[in-house]
Amino acid sequence: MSSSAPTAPFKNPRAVVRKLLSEAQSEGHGATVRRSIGRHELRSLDPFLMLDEFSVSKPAGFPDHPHRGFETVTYMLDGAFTHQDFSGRKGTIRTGDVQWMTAGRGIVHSEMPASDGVQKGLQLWINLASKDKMIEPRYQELQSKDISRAEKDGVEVRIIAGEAFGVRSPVYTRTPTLYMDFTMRPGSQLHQPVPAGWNAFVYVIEGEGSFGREGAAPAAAHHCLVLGADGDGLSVWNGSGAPLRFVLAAGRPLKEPVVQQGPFVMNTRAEIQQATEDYYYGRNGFEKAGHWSSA
Ligand code: FJE
Ligand code: FE
Repeated sequence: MSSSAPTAPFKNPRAVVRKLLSEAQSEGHGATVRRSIGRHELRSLDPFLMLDEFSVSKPAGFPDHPHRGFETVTYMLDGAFTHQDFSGRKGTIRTGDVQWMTAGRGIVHSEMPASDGVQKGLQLWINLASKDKMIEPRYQELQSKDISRAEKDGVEVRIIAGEAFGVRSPVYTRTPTLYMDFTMRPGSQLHQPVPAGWNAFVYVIEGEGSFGREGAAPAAAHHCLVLGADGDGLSVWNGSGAPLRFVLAAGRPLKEPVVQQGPFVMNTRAEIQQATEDYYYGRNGFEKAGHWSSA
């Protein structure tokens, strides 16, 4: 932060230890994503496996594909996406809505743009502990109007998971996780506690601000900032003349081996082999996979 930055009331804000610009790449079927967690330079940040900022127009999208062993959290920033799965479940999420999908032992689904123009959002992949990888799939869906919100001193927050400004999200996080969307007015500052021992990162959506300890360099849109372990939370100052919007995610690390093959994330190679076979033969949670394809 510059010398004119207000002094943080935290004795010890976490530092920014890495800063990455997420560049656009192709994924799915003709879709474009800016990947931050999960790219080569930042393989994972336990328990997080991937964060993609997606921008997709018809006919591109993410046609029928499986998942096992983790959760996907889709947060719409602008537009609408339709989700269909192999159990006949179908729904559309729109700007500000969240779909928190616990794939567990298996989901096969498609995720496609629901209207014309560019549909934008974030998809975060959260790993499940070994003991939870084969649980029954579960969805938690929140419409924009039902997302917990709070406001304080020029800072607005939408709380997808966890607690901010004394307000809690109703979402159950099987892997303990905090996930929130902050918008800060010019000149405002923020100090958000992050539990000790949890890994944490920020992804900037719009505007620019100073993150971390005093003297921190500003970060702008499409940058991912990894926070260091030491300290009691995230300090941010919006010294710019425009609003600053970013998400903060933090999670308790699982500290288990991660073996990933595309949409299957398990603990051992043998479990990946099992997942591949289960999907192929339609077993152990993939029973409905063989006879299903999205409309
Ligand atoms: C996937 C390639 C993929 N990021 N962001 C391989 F593209 C995907 C996948 C997604 C995805 C979906 C949405 Cl809605 C948003 C995404 C990757 O579906 F799962 C694998 N395995
Ligand atoms: Fe998916």
